[in-house]
Amino acid sequence: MVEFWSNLLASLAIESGKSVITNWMVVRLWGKKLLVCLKLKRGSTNILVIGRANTGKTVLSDCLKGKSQQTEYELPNTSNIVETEYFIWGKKIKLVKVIPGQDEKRNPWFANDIPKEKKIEGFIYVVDWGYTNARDDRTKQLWISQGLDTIEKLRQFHLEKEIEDLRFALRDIERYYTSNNLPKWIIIAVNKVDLFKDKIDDAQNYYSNPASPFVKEINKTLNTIGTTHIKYKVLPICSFENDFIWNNETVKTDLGGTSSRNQLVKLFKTEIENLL
Ligand SMILES: Nc1nc2c(ncn2[C@@H]2O[C@H](COP(=O)(O)OP(=O)(O)OP(=O)(O)O)[C@@H](O)[C@H]2O)c(=O)[nH]1
Ligand SMILES: [Mg+2]
Repeated sequence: MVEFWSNLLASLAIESGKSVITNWMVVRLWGKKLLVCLKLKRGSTNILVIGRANTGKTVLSDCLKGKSQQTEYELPNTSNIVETEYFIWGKKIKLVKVIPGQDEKRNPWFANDIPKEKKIEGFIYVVDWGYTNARDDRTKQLWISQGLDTIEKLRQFHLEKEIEDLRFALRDIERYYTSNNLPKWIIIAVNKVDLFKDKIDDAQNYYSNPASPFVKEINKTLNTIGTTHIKYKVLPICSFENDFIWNNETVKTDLGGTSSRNQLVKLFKTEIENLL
């Protein structure tokens, strides 16, 4: 039975961020060992985080490490390099790579580096239901001059771009599967839910309903690989609470407080742990 995300958000218990903090402490305890691993850059990638530029991949990765919840956290700029992190999921250590979203940075990695990777068990594809801002003023002005002068128009533009990007990503995943019999799972991380809490069921529908253009693309790949060979999940997440401002319009961040976000992060992490 489908669990509606609106019910999920409504039921998020008022609880402290204990689990996140606990996990962060564990990371610190393991810190030395991890640092050695990281310095040696040993090990194969286990999880790949991909998606369009500015959808929140780096912030999601920071959020899962408990960093973006810290008061002193500063939002990252456009990623220029592949970001590598070690994560502790339950009792397992996993090497996670976050691939920059811009084509000129993403494509060379997929062309040159992915053939060397033999152990990618999971892909996390990050989406944001069209709430993708421009990084710089020039791009902002360009898009507005091209007619994207309201948030709704901007969203429609990005939703179309998202499907184009998804097609490329899915072809990459299919190719990877053919060579490696992996990944075992794909997660669609629907990020920035703090911006559309009131329309959360519409967002869930867009990313889960078989009739939606997004899901049609996913289903093609799942059928090509074979639905018994690969697990697939669509999960809501908020990596960082932030207002969305575009051409004098503002969508206020509203998730109902820090504890709701921590609960959502905890659920997201549990879902991943269950896949590992
Ligand atoms: N409201 C809201 N904004 C978010 C959230 N996560 C990320 N953002 C916004 O999205 C912006 C981009 O996040 P990044 O993590 O840098 O994006 P990225 O996908 O790594 O982008 P590239 O490095 O260019 O590929 C941030 O600066 C935030 O303004 C979220 O959960 N909610
Ligand atoms: Mg980034």
